[in-house]
Amino acid sequence: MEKTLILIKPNAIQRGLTGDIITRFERKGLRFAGIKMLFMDDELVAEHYSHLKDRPFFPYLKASMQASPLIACCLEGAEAVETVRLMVGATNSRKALPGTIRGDFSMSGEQNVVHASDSVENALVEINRFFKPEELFDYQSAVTCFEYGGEETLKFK
Ligand code: IDP
Ligand code: MG
Repeated sequence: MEKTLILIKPNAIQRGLTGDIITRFERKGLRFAGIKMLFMDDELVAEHYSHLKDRPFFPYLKASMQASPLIACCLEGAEAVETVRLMVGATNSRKALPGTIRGDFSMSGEQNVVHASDSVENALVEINRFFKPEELFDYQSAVTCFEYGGEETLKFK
């Protein structure tokens, strides 16, 4: 099944939202393939946000990602990249729909509580960026047959 990366950002850690965020993904039926706490050093921030390095807000973004350790999770499920982006909501939390994580937990365009990979291609790169192969776990969920239909189980194997 497809894998994606989420980061529970320092602002969510500071605000005590980790459990609520993790619960949302668990209740949805996404499986945790990996989870770890780490500090994003300068190199990791530069690499992860290279597409934003020339934007005026980059120094603020960098400081916000280094305000404390964060939690990286690799989530797995059918069409996990798109599903998780829908659950996370728009970048600017004030425009994110109620019911989404950013829409429910944040007022900010910068301090928007979570990162989520935006394409299958980027998810592969980002998972490699944050996890060593031995930190990811492949295991059977006992309830997969209740979470997915028969056709889906074959299609998204
Ligand atoms: P995404 O997180 O929804 O994928 P990106 O455009 O990849 O959005 O931006 C990465 C992060 O940079 C955002 O989550 C947010 O923290 C920050 N950011 C993006 N645009 C702005 C902005 O206009 N002002 C301040 N921070 C921004
Ligand atoms: Mg992005």
